[in-house]
Amino acid sequence: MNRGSLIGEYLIQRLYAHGVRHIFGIPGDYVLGFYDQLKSSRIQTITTCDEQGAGFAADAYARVAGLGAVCITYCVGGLKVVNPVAGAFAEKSPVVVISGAPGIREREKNPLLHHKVREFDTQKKVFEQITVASTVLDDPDTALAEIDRVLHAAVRFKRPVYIELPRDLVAVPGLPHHRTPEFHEASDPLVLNEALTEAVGMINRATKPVILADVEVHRFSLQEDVLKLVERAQIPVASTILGKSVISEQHPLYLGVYEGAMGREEVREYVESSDCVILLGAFMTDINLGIYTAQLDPARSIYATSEKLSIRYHTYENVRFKDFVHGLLKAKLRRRAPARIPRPQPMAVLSGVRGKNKVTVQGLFQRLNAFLDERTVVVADIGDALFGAADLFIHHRTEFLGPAYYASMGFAVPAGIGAQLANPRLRPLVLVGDGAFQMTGMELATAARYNLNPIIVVLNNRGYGTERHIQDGPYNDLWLWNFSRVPEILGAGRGFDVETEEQLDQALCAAARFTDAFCLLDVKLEPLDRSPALQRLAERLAKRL
Ligand SMILES: Cc1ncc(C[n+]2csc(CCOP(=O)(O)OP(=O)(O)O)c2C)c(N)n1
Ligand SMILES: [Mg+2]
Repeated sequence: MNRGSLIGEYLIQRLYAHGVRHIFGIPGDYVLGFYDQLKSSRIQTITTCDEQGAGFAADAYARVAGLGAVCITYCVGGLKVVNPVAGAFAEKSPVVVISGAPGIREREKNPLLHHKVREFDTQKKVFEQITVASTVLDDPDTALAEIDRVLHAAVRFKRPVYIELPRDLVAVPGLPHHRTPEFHEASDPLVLNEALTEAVGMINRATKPVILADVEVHRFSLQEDVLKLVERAQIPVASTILGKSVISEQHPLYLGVYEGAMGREEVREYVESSDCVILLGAFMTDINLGIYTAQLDPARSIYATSEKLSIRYHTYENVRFKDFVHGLLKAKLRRRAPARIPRPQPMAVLSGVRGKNKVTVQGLFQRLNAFLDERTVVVADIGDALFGAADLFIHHRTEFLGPAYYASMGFAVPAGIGAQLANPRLRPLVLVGDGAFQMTGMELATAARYNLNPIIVVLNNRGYGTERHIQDGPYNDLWLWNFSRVPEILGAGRGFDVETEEQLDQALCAAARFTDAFCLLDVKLEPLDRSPALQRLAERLAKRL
């Protein structure tokens, strides 16, 4: 007899087909059956210290590998991944949330089973708000098709999805002869054609077009195509902080990070004086736009994303983002004379300065800039770690990860774990504030357990520094940790105390040599010190007052 695949095994098989090799999470009795199926599969489970860490790791994994997954138990685990999954939703990262749940037979007569909050579907209702598709696999006849539908939505929309596995159905066969369907959604060819005609006309008439490439270029794997477009038409390109490094930052046509008044002045000037700004996969968020200091005129913009296409004030429906970018690439774009663009000046590199001077935020980033190589993935937490990192000069594309829109603290340490598992050739350089480290930094235990070797730089300014610049008070102070002694507790890794430039230099050199486990640099900064990016913003805003 031809038996259908077991529901849980089919899910594993489909995840594997989508490139998932690791699943992050913490088991519990409602999900143990599925963990057992995972144990005998080719997907490795990565047990984190806390579910929130699993969520951030899966988000980073998705950003690097194309799809990520967390697997947790009902409610006590599931509700802990709500925050990271919300971040993945907001920043378009396809994370599959797999939650164990009480069996269907156990649900009869609505008993008060452990972990239940209110109704059996309370957790699902919460996730409906922060996912693009959700399902409870409660019917063997539809379960396999439901898995296909929901995974397709994650990949199509680059956003999280939710799959709930009642524990008594995980090892039950689905429908026999089930075949994974091919999903094909094409643009409306007439609308696409008209949109391209308008866009190409506008680009060809423009005297100073510019491309602003953002995060969706990466999510939809269009980096190569955008690069070809840039080179073929000789149109300079800038990125945003959320999309930082979608284009190699060493490309001769690369302008730098555009972020309104927060970014570098030359980039702002170039983009805002353009008569045709081609926004590709851009998110018009406040941080991307330099807290609304950006001046982009819709009348001079082509704005294409997976959700929307508008050219000047015209909006086009049913045009897929990928098709539009490919269409531009095939179109007859006028090849221009090489544009004179303000090349990003790599920050002055601190070399040879090995004094007893105290490390400043600016000095730290200058030194880090010289430290990056093509194997580094920079993972920045929110706070000055992220603002300062905007000016780092990333060598290759997509080697910068940060929660630049949702801005949840606690992202970076677990995200470094997810990024390195997704691409073991990369060594994460994790930049994290002391406050954010106190939230999820102990996930370094997970890094130790799975033989990962991130370099963690704690920007230790003794408090919630970013907030001090907005409004200060005792609530911004922190209990001071001996961060450099975390390796002692974990029995792994190396810690360094850094106060002077000389110590910074020595610690970074030692970290580069020591690759067996993680390294943690506790970089002691003045509470009110801040990065040039934060300073620029403050100065420009001050002028407006
Ligand atoms: C989960 C979460 N809680 C609170 C905030 C609000 N918040 C934004 S920045 C910040 C301070 C961050 O402190 P730290 O990690 O030490 O970085 P610093 O600002 O000092 O560079 C806080 C509390 C947040 N963004 N995320
Ligand atoms: Mg701090």
